[in-house]
Amino acid sequence: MIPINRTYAPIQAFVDELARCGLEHAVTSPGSRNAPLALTLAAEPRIQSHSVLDERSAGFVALGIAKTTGKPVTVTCTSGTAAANLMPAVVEAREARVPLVVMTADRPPELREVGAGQAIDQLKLYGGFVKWFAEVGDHEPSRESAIHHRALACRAVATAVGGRPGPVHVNFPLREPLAPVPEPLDAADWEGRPDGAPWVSVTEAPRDPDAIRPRGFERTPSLAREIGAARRGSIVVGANAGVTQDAAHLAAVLGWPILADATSGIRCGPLGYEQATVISHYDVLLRSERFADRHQADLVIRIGATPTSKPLRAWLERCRQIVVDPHATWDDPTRRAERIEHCDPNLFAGSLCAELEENRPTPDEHWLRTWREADALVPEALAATPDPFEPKVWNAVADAAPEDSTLWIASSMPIRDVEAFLPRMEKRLDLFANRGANGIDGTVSSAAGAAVVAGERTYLLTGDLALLHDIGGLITARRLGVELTVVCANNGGGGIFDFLPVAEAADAAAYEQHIATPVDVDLARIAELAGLPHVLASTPSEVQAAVERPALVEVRTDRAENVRLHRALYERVAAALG
Ligand SMILES: Cc1ncc(C[n+]2csc(CCOP(=O)(O)OP(=O)(O)O)c2C)c(N)n1
Ligand SMILES: [Mg+2]
Repeated sequence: MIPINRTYAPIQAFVDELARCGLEHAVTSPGSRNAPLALTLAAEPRIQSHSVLDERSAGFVALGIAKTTGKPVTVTCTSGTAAANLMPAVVEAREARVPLVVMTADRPPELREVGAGQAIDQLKLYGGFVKWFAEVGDHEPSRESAIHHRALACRAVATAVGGRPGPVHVNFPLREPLAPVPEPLDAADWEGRPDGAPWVSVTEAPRDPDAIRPRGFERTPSLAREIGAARRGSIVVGANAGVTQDAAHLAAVLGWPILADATSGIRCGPLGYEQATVISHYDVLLRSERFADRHQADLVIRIGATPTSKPLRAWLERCRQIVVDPHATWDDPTRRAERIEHCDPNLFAGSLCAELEENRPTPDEHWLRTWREADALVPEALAATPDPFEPKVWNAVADAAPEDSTLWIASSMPIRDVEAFLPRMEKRLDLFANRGANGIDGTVSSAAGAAVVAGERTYLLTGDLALLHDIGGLITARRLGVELTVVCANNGGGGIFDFLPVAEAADAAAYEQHIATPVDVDLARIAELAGLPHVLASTPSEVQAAVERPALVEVRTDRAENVRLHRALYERVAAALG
């Protein structure tokens, strides 16, 4: 490392450690105070730096990269409101357990609270949403300063990725020289450990369900007996579960259905166990009270975040639940969990399988068959629904997307429709959504972040308001030069609200103006802004043809008709269920 000057050298040491800790992506935003941070990141060959003008967008780009890679990403910005603009992404990162290292530039102590320009109180700016806040300090250039910055970087990364992953905030008070003007400094003072090792290597042992008990007192055998005794059970898998095929193996051994959220990683891709049954359309099935009553489970093993579906949540409230969570969190909105197992879900499934294989439970064939038969009714009902129908639009994109594509799904109806209607498929697709805090903000930017790393084509499935909310994200995507295909169901406002009692109860004009909030913008002009061709589509085959190349594909739908079509479909399925 060749230290540039007294401002840059500590940051060079910090960034060198980020790279040594395996951090691969940084997102920068412009400014003078943070030039040392942005320029040092940009100069680091082991880190890919992506420049984003708007900090709110930058935060979500970083989030999108970190979510898709599962690795920590750093995002840096200048002082003042710039730093405040990272808040929504920090909140989503905290709720969705995404490792982010936020590096903000700040004024040095003598320029705080004295009316200096662009100076706000940045200490603990993100409050309880970050796992750790560090005020870096202002040190004289020395070996001690180098060691401090190196250790700090290691701690920032380890804290972001360790335990329950999440964001950390490192605040850098920076003085002149803010420009990279060379000063004579002793290079030996600034070196890291030999052979590129991090200053501090941090390891975390996998959370083994039996590791905390002494030999002979393992917990798995008794748990296996209890689970094996429940013949009408089910495994519910949500986002953040990190489950692999082990969950499918467990389901196959138990003869239980897996109710798999679209973002669980189990809906799209090979399962490895043919006998495993994945139920995709639980949201539609459990809307039938009769079906829900008759299909009450004796026991549910719930892995990862609770899926969005309201009927599923209502059904879960009546079930005995064992929650398996790898990140030692308390994910139990139903407050009905009997046990929370803080362990690796794959080790959990693996050790249960090993135990159960010796004493295989006899599955209740009827239980599994009725779930499977019911699940098969939904695609039929969907196909029989006239176009344009929003769930058919999203399924058409998934059908058209080549293997290993990435689909980013906006909050509001798109994620609900995908959860309810996307069928289980062998094709491997990566599905992501910002469901930590369920915001409609930052959607385009998050997808742009995903597109930075996906390599393959990335598709954004969005409503009109989520698209317009993050219109700056289209500029971000354009500047990043990513291949993004945006598919927008333009139903003239927040279609989700038409499903809710407020649509009927509120004054019609006030409802339109203040709740549904239609925005009269021609999406063809938005496409032009984004540098994308604008294509109108209506049927699934038109959508499939339209998404063959990057474009803004608009499907015009009607909010009231959308509600009618959904309800008619639910009734048809309920009638078919008997
Ligand atoms: C940042 C943020 N602001 C407001 C909301 C409340 N909200 C939830 S859904 C929604 C409407 C979304 O409309 P659109 O993207 O067109 O999807 P649609 O409901 O039509 O499917 C709004 C405003 C939110 N979730 N996040
Ligand atoms: Mg809409």
